[in-house]
Amino acid sequence: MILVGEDPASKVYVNNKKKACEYIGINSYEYLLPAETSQEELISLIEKLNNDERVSGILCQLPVPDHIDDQAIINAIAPEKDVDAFHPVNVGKIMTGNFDFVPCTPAGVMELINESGIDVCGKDCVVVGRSNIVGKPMAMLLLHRSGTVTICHSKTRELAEITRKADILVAAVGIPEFIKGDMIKPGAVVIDVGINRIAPKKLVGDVEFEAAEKIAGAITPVPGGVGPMTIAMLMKNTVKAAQINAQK
Ligand code: L34
Repeated sequence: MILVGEDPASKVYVNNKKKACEYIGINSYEYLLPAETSQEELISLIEKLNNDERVSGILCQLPVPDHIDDQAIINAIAPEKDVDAFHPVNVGKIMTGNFDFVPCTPAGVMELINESGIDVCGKDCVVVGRSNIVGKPMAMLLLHRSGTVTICHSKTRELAEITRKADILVAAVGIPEFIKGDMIKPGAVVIDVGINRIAPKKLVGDVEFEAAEKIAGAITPVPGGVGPMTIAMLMKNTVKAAQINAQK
């Protein structure tokens, strides 16, 4: 795990990942680099880890400081060690449905859906948010399960009319409590990917939970919902990476 700079939220997430590794018995190594680290230095560390056969998985926590091009960093990670599934090779495999790694957050959402016995086939699925990390791969995973998928974003017109049709609503916009109760269809499955810190000790999601929980058939909380699932899926990808790399 590589963390560049001092972002307090990233430190919490990386620390949670480290604890999960300890819990399941994966050796984890943290590279905590100063915010001034250059893109070249970061890429040369990644290349060193690419070539280190003791290393199965490499992750550079995002966001990185502005002077570093995050896509250049993602491109530098060997696809077979890319446990985030952010490398273009892995992104392409997700499009075709023949993938080794699934991005951790959308994978965690699918695991929650599966374990809750929810059948996606034929359902109206609405993903609010179009990031490369969550929105786009999320839509693709729901499509692979034969959902009818709509992707909405900041330019979408009449958003509430679309979200109100969703049997499965995934909120990944990054705006605190953006999805209000009246934007949800009664009985819908509501999955909240947002993690917004609105006060030093107060986390809220992208869904107004108190109103939404009265209307939804099933809903995930923040904290304690998708966040921990993201970490669990990272562990799964890392074990898979170890298996793939052992066959080489
Ligand atoms: N490279 N960058 C890379 N890979 C990732 O998969 C991530 N992500 C996102 C941010 N940048 C990344 C994460 O790890 C978001 N994310 C993440 C991971 C864990 C948690 C939240 C986001 C998490 O542990 N959430 C806890 C609360 C943590 C807290 O107190 O702040 C929860 O219960 O939701």
